[in-house]
Amino acid sequence: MTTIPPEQIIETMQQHPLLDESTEYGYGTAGFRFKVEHMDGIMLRVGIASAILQYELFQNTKTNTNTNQQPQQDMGVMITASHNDESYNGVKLSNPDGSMIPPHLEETLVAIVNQRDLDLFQNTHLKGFDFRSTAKFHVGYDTRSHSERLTSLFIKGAQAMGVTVINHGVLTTPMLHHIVLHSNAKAYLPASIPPCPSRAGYCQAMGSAYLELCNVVAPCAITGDRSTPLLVDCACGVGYKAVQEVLSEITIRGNLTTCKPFLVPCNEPGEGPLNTNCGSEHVQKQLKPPTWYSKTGQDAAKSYCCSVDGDADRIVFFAASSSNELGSLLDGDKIAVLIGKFFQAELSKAYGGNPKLPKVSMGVVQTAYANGASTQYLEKNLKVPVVITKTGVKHLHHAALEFDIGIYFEANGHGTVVFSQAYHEFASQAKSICPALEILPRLINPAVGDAVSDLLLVDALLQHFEWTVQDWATKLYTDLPSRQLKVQVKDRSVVQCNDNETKCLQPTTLQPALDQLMSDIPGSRTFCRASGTENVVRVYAEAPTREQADKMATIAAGLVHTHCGGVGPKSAI
Ligand code: G16
Repeated sequence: MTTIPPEQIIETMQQHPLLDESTEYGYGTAGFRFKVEHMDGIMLRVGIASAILQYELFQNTKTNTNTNQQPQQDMGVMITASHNDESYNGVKLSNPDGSMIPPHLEETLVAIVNQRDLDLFQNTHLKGFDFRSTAKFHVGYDTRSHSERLTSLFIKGAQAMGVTVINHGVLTTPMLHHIVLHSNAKAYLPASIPPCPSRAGYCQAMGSAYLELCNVVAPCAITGDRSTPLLVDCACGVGYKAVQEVLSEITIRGNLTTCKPFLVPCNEPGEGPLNTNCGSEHVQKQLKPPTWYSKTGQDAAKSYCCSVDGDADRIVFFAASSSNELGSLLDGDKIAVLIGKFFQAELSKAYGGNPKLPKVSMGVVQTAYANGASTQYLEKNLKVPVVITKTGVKHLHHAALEFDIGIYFEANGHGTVVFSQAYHEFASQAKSICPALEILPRLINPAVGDAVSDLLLVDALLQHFEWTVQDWATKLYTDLPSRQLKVQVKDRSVVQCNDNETKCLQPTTLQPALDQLMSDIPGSRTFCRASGTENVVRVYAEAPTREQADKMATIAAGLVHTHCGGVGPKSAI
């Protein structure tokens, strides 16, 4: 039941209109994400819609006997524009199991947010709406200057509809998804994972699982000073405090107070502009080390480094050869392969110790941005099946659920591992031979890509293999040189692609031109797609040499500019 009269809800909507009356605001790759001036009206409407979504989800799950669901389950909302700069904001919603909301809820949400006829809105959605729920909406937001205000607009809309909101304040996106998943633990978590639905619970869980994993696979990681600490570029966002808190958990729980910290969080909020010349998007797309706004006294050029993005759901690792050059980039593909290699070794140890253990499947999910060399290595060397989906973790996550161990990573460092119930049963039987198999689901955040969880996992695995970042870069496979560019166009919706985004279907003149370009450079690949988070068309090129990849990306971007209504001079791309 709405807690204020429907007419008053409509009045509030009129006070916060949608900025652009003619734009259809779409739920993009990861939620509504626009220049901040568009977000007030959207946020209030998302708050109002939250009650309707929870109700719709409940109606749908009531008939599904497999979900073992409670009468109603908590959901979540994160106010962030993640990797975008401070001029953007956005909102991503979380399912009760911590994953992204399914397409049918996206459609409901888009219809509600874009309903301009408020009389119709009142009659369709508010009159007679009776929402009585014990379920809650968990809310978190990032460090952008406008995020708190936008959060209060969400809360205003949600509370008017009778939704109970728990505001967790500033969080990383993965912490929010973890809290939602753990709030619905009975339905979605195995008994081996104790529920801890809070920020402190998340940090404790991460810290203790890291120590447990190191104890069994890499004791050297936690027994003394490390010669090379891990410098963490936190993009001047939420990741900074999260890394500090998890480090403090590890230090206290592991009795490491006398050791030099093995993690050095850098680039805290306020030291520099969010995601600008720093953070994972900058490092991965520009192929440049970040600006180190923090003065740590560490020599980044000689260090083992990583960069997370503005809401800490992605991470890439790197070695910086000098202050302006990237030595090696270890992106999401390299992370997926490292994790796959480790799982494979542990599985064969487990089956070696007990051949009667039940079989579990493992697969890796990537997108068209995955470096061709990584896909080839996974299929040919590790002999792991690879599935390619559309960009967007929501698509990868879904595909990964088909495996008992579903490893998914986008090249930009966004990814995680999901586990089936069969895996949890297998791991508990395999525990005496391979304790790591049972610990991993406590360190890995199965809800969503999580930079802090990935950071701890990668660190433990590198210590286990006794690899430096350079070893990791060279001992698996060598990346084919690639380059990504973005092109500003009048209307990015003119670009339509096939299912896995490897071919451009609209405008029809573009793909033949890209095909010609690829046939000119044997062993090359290029594609373009409209971004779902920025007003640009993205271009990817991969070729046998760095020079060819750079040249190809520039030519392909020029073709996009010509065929898709580019804005501004081509020379500015
Ligand atoms: C979001 C999505 C990612 C996607 C990225 C870029 O990341 O969660 O899956 O790769 O946007 O998407 P696009 O190429 O459509 O702009 P984040 O970290 O920004 O939320």
